[in-house]
Amino acid sequence: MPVRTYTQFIGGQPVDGPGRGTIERRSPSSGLPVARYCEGTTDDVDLAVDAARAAFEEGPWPRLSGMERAVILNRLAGLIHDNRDRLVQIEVEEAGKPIRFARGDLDGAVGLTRYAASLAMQMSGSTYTNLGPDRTALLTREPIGVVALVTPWNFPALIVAQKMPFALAAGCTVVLKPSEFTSGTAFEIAELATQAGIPAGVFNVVSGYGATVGDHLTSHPGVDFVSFTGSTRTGRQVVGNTARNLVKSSVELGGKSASIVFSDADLDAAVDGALTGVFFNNGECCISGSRLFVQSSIADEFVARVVDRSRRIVVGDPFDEATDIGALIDERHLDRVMGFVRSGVDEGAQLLLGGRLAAGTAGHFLEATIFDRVDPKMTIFREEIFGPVLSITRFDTVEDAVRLANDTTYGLSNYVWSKNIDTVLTVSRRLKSGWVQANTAIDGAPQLPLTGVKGSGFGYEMGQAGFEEFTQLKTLLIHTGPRVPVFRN
Ligand code: TXE
Repeated sequence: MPVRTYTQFIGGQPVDGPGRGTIERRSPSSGLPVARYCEGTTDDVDLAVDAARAAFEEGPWPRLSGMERAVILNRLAGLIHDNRDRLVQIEVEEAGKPIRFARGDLDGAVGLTRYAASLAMQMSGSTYTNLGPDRTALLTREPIGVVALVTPWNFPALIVAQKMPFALAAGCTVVLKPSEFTSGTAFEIAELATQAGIPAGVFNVVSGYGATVGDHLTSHPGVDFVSFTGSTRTGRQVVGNTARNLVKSSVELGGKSASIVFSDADLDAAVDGALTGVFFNNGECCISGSRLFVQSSIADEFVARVVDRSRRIVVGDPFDEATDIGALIDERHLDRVMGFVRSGVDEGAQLLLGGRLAAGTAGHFLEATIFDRVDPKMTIFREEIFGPVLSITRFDTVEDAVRLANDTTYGLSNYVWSKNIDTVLTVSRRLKSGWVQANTAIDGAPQLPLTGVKGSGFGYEMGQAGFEEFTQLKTLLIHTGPRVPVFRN
C-alpha cells in the first residue's frame, strides 16, 4: 500500500491547511512510513465541536426515528464489512498486530455497529401510572448531546466501534480523537459513515496529540459527555477536565487482570486460556490476564505446559498468517516493557522463557516472556506492562487466590478456571473487577458491557448499559383534572 495521507474530517469535509503539522506514522514492524495524519490544533477542535453542536441542535440526526438511524447504522456496518480487507491492512500496518487478530477486530466492529443499530430502535423510557389517579409520569430517554470520544492505539477500529455507533444510535453527535499512532481506520470509517448516509457534522474526526487536541477536546465547554479509553494517568487528567465543566465522563483505563487456575480445571483449555489471556494482541490489551495464579497441587505440571506451548508461539511479521505476536506499538513502549522485564530479573522472579528481542526481526518484537515465582511486592506483579509478559504466582486455597487477585490497584477483568460451579461462583463474586470470565479468556459480545472498578475507571462501554451512557433521562410529571391548591388564601 502507498503511504496514506489523512486530513481532518470536520462537518463532512476534509479540513487541512496552514498552521497544522503532520504526524508521520511508521509501521512498528517494518519501520517504513505508512501514513501521514494531520497534526491537529485547538482551532480544529473548536471547529469540530461547533460542527457537532450545529448538527445536534439543528440537524436531522437526533430527530430521525430510531428505525431511520438503525437503517443507516446497519448500512455503515455493511460498508465496514465490505471494506474489511483494506481496514485490516491499515490496522496491521499502523498497529503492528497479527493479521488474524486484526480481522477479528474488524469483524467485532461490524457486530458492534449492528448491535448498536438495534438499540436505536429500542431506545425507550418508562411510565409511572401508580402516582394516584390524577398524576402520570413519563421518563423519556434523550440523547446526551455532543460527545467527545478519545481512543487508544491497541484496538484502533474496535474501540471506535465500542463507542461511536452507540453514541450515534442514541442520536448524539460525535467528535472523535483517535490515537496519534493509529488514526487511519478512524478516518476511513468516517468516510464510510458519509457513504452510509450519516449527515455532515454528526461524526467528526480530529487527529493530533493528546496534550493539545485531546486535552482541549476533553475540557471543551461545548462537549456534553466524554468517553475515554487509555492509560490510568491520562484518564485522571481527562476526569479532571470534565469535572471542571461539570460534565459526565466514562473512562476505561488500564488493568492487571488475573487468570486463576484451580486444580479441577480442564487443564488443556486452561493452558490455552492462560496463553490467550496474556499474548493476545501482543499483550497490548486492557483486559490482558497478565498475572497467572496456579493452585500449588498442579503448579509444576501446569507451568511446564504453559512454557512448552509458549515456546511454539511465533513472533514476527504481523502480515504472516502464522504469526501470534507482532510488533509492539513503538520504540518507547518497547523500552518500557523491557524495563519491566529487567525489573523482574532484578527483583528475583524466575525468568522461564523469553525476555529478549525476537531473533531475526528488525522492528519492535519481544519474545513471549514468562516469569515464575512472582511475589506481590514485585513491580511486574503490580504495574500494567502492556506487552507479552506473564507473571506466575502459586496459591493454595480459594482464600489465597481471591486475596492475590484482588491485590492490585486495578479492577477491570479476571478469569477463573475450574469445573466446579461452587468455586467459579464463590470466587467470581469476590473478585473486585467489572468483568469476570469463567473457563474462557478475552471473550465477549456486543451485548455485554465492559466496566472497571478502582484504577480501571468507571462508566460502561457496550451493551444496553453502554448505550445508556449516551442518553439522559428526563422526567415529565403530568397532572390531570382539578388540582388542590397549595396556597389557599
Ligand atoms: O496512553 P494514553 P498511551 C496503557 C498502557 C500503555 C500506557 C500508555 O499501559 O503502556 O497506557 O499508552 C490521548 N488529554 N494503555 O500513552 O496517553 C492520546 O492521544 C486527553 C491502556 O498511548 O492514555 C490517545 O488518543 N487525551 C489502554 C489516548 O489519550 C489525551 C490503551 C490514549 O493515550 C491526553 C492504551 C490528554 N492530556 C494504553 N494525553 C486501555 N485501557 O486499553 C493523551 N491523550
